[in-house]
Amino acid sequence: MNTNRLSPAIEAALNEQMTREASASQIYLAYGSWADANGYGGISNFLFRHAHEERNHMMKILEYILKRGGKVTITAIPAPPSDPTSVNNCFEKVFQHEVDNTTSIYKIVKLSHDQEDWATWNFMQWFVKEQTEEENLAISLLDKIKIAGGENAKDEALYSLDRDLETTPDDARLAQDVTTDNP
Ligand code: OFO
Repeated sequence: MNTNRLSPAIEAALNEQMTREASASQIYLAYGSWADANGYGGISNFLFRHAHEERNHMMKILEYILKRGGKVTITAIPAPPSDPTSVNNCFEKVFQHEVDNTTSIYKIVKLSHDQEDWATWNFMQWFVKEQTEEENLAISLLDKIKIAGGENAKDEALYSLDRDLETTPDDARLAQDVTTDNP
């Protein structure tokens, strides 16, 4: 009796996404190491914490595939791209990775919708929300570096940005959580 509740296409897409999340984790590890080696301990700490989150995303998908009776396929993780060239470039790269990951998540949402796999559609909504949060966080990083001077940011501005990021919360606030009492 076949107990796999995932179609072959959904199973393949979820396995691919699992590797993407692992790859995102490696990217954050690589950029965090770059930041630390360049003296930005706060930025590095922020990126390392994020690497951990991406690893958790990978585990969520792995667990979901197993719980639906599917087959988990662990593959090689692609090497991260080249190191950033500046803090500004680092945040731009982070934003682009998040947008790319969102695109990939939306594809699975669409596939599950097309196939009327409502369990997977429902599961993926957590990721849709998470990506909104992460894009939001990346946009706020870009805003901060822009105020600090972008590519021309001076050392003092980078110093305080670095210090701030050490304690920046990992979760961004979503528009859906805002009220007029608590804007
Ligand atoms: Fe997995 O959340 Fe970002 O990419």
